[in-house]
Amino acid sequence: MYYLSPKASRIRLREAQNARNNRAEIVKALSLGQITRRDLYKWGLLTTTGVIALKNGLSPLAPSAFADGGVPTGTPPSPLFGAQKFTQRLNRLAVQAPQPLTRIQHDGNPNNDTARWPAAAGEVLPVSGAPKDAKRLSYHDDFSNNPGNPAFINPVTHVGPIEGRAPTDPKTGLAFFAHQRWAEFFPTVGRVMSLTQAAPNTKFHPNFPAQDVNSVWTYGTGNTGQGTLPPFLCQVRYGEPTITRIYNNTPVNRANNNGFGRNESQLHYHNAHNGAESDGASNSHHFPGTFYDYRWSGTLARRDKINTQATDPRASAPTDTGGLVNVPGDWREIQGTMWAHDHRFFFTAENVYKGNLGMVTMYSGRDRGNEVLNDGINLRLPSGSHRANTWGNLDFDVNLIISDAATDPTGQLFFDIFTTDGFLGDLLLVNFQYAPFMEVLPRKYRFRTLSAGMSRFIQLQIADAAGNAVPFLQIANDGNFFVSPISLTSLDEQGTAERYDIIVDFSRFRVGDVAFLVNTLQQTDGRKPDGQVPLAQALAGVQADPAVGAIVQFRIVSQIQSVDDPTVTLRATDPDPSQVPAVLTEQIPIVTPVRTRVVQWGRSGNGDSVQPNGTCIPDCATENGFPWTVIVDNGQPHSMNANRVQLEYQHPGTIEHWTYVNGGGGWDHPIHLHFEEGITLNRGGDNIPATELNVRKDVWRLRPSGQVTFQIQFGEYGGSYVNHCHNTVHEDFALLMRIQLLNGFAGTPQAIVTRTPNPSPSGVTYTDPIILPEAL
Ligand SMILES: [Cu+2]
Repeated sequence: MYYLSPKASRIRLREAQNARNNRAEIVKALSLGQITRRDLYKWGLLTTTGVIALKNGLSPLAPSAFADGGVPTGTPPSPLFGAQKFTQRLNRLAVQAPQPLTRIQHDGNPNNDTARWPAAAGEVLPVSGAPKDAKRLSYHDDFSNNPGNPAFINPVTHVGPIEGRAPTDPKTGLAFFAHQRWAEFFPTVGRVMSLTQAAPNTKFHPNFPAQDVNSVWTYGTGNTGQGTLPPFLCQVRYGEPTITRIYNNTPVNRANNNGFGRNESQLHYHNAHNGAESDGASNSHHFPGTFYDYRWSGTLARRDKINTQATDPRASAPTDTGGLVNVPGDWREIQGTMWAHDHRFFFTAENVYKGNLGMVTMYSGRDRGNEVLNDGINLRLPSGSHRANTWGNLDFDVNLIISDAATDPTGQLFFDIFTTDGFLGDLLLVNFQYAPFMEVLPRKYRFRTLSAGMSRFIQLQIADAAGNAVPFLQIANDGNFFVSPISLTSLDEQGTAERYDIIVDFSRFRVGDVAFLVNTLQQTDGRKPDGQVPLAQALAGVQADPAVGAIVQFRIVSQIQSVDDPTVTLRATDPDPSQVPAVLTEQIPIVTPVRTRVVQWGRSGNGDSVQPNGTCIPDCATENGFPWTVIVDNGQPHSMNANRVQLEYQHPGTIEHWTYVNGGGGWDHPIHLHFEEGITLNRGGDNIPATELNVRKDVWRLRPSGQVTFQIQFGEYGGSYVNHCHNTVHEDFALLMRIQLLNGFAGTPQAIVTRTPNPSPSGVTYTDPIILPEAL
């Protein structure tokens, strides 16, 4: 590396800032509709790979910006406003308490039963004031069936329906977006949240300026709540179907977005076992002024196939009084650490970056969030025991959302909408805070880490004050238990959406000591990480990448206040009753597959998301330059089109083996399969770490020029899902395909291929999907 003189350095930073200012003008003109990306191509300002050409100081990737001062964003470094690391306390996620729902019968047909909110929730229809119950069919049906009835018209825009969930398809008469198996998984609790502008004074650090209300769009509680950080945490359990009612309260004018983000959203509950209508990735985004009822079913996988009579207490859910209720399904498939995030096709990176995400913890009899209760089923993992309802303790069970951000010179969140390789921030945030500290007791803790950036991979280690690596146990990958805990001093690389659960035993420390959570993976390019740097070097800082280094400081203290019961003081002298059993689950057998498939992720041409008529499905605001493509088996390369089925799974319960292949060596891609986890079998001829071998996962890093094979089956629900790269910038430039899962229940809408919903502010219409030959 060479160093510039101070004067040259100043000039280069000024160039980079000028480039950003110019691009900001373009972004503004784009969002106001004054120009299109097609114009940019015509003027020679945008290349086919989406990179703004080096012209008039426009390039976001001007080499000067990278070479000087360590700026992986391609722009001047995000200012710190004098903020020192470890000067603010780590915020725990904002727990959203469930509200009880009352089952209302109407005509004796349980499919028509509705779920009523408590009066205090204020869930009533506009104008009529009638209860706005959750129900099987969408309120869009009421809108369609009662034209002009103001109770069913968007109360904000006065255009279109109140609910974004699609109506019954008029052509086939099929309700593709009715909640599947409604009466069987009738919701008993619910949560209401609003996606909306940030509350005033939203900051990543007390020294930083407050974010503009349109820089951050995130969730608030209730139908009028303001968007707040840290993000939400929903604590859900098996056997307890839940309604998550999301209001879109973002600005009606889509240009009011501070340069990035789309005011349309579908909330994907990442890999939960739900019908496509509630997966949040079925081309069913909704608009300002509307709500969407997601039913998070709490279904344990394989309930129609294994343990159907619910006789195995290992397949169970906690009751509020310390007991268990058995549920049908395969106990080896219980999930734990999950998250939920926006999935608006073509705008996911911008929207998630803006704050459209939260975490969800799935509780079971085995993984109960109670470290004391001893019934032979409960694993008693570190969590706590002071919560009155016996499950879901959080004192020693900590969610850590790790994401990167970049800000402009005024401290406002900044996003480069032009790069297609990937976008990197130079601030690594934890629960949306810059370098927080956390007070811990000298005992065992569970950390649920989530890599939630756009294009950044991370790699975490724990260091003591002397810089030595502290060993820990990894117990789960993507929410799925390992058969046995694995002792490590460094986690593997962690691509976007990967969740690693670790147990750190701070009893090796004394009160007064400190330790650090450290990111040791350097990345200066959105395509892939550069590599891990030695822990000592990471702690000292790396010039090329300010996101390398300590990101949380743990302070070992003698007492803390309980978060589960704030009247309780927890002390270092308290015993630690938590356990980390040597066996956490059992291996699911690998069998001869009924079918194998190969999916190649790469760059074959310019993609074909844009249809001959010049539009995308859905609306993509980009008329050219989709560099990414997916090839299924021996088919043609395609980029995302929500109306095109590229893979169809026809026989629920049949076991297949799929191989994902990385089409290039200059890239890594964390590929996410919706709805089911696969058991990772091999990486071709490459070595496979113990943290992946035979482990259930829902995101696989392909590795440059790599491949990975896994065993997969689908069941219980069906509909239109997706499979995609979770580098959300790659995803938004169409490295995504629609997959169609048939549910096998004759007579239901999901027995056939879903007609494609096409959402608009005035309602949802349907089109006939294209089914590619290789899909079948
Ligand atoms: Cu990718």
